[in-house]
Amino acid sequence: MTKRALITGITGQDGSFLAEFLLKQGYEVHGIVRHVALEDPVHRLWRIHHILDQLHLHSASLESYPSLFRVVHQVEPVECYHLAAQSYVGYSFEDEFSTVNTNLNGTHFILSTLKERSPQCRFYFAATSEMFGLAQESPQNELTAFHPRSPYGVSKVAGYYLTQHYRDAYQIFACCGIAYNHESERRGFEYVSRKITSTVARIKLGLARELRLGNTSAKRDWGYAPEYVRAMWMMLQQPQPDDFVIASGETHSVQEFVELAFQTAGLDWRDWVVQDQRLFRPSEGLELRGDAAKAHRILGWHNEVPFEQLVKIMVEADIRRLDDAGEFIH
Ligand code: G4F
Repeated sequence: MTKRALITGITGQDGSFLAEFLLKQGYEVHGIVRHVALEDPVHRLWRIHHILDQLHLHSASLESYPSLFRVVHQVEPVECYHLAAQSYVGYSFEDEFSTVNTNLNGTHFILSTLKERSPQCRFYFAATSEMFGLAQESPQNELTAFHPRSPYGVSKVAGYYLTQHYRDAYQIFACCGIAYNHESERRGFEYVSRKITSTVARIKLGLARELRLGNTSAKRDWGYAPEYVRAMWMMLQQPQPDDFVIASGETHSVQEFVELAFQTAGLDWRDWVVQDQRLFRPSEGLELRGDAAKAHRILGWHNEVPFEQLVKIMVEADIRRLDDAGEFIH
């Protein structure tokens, strides 16, 4: 029988790669989208546009328990990947309340619905390195204490414990993937990686004059998103539910990302980068590096795209995109 998977956040970077991956594995893929997305497919469904005819999309909101209940009742998934969230850390300082409410309640609603309607369904929660925040040790692993430094991080710590609670109290097969930064040519433009590569491409093509950034000394552990969605699926294929750090194990500063991106485009970063104090966050973890030894050992998961290649993939894709759109100033 065809396996049915349900993805929240299917229109996002990870959701779109995961949907492609699951289709290739022979799953029937269902996704939850907001009603506004269905009304504006060109802008809101662009990441899944090429596979739309193979997907089953359901209109529901993370803020509405009845709407999630209805979808789970209709779909009866065997695997549920909960990726939807307000996941832009910078914005979580500006709107703490909606970030915490949506992220926490959305996770709670989905878990509760699964418990009521599909208790055999396996559940993946998108946890994050932001839960470590001001990390007490480096690299961080599944036993490292949490010290979140943003409302987003706080909301994810709560979701992590809720997920564990449903596993312990109700025997739901629920796993947390503690994923570090994972990027791609489908990343949203507000995240630093895509902001850098899209602006470098615009500068290269004569469409922008500067790249304005916040704290460029912050260090992150960056990987390639398609590899991270594979780890999500692997977790749900295990005999027992468990939590895993998913990371490259390498850390690089935003500055290194900048230099490499400009170099890929044949430009000197010094001519274009402006540091802007207004883009600094009130607080954050300045150096995050994950130890994915448990995922290597138990899941057999390894990342293969190194940092340098990731930056190159993204810069080249952004230049190609603008070129194809005919935005080149000749
Ligand atoms: O790209 P970022 O916004 O990602 P951040 O905050 O590390 O979070 C991302 O990864 C997490 C782990 O997977 C996810 F949980 C989360 O949802 C999100 O996907 O910022 C990266 C670093 C930060 O230190 C930030 O302060 O870049 C620094 N930065 C410097 N200038 C900037 C900028 N970040 C952004 N977005 N924009 C800037 O101009």
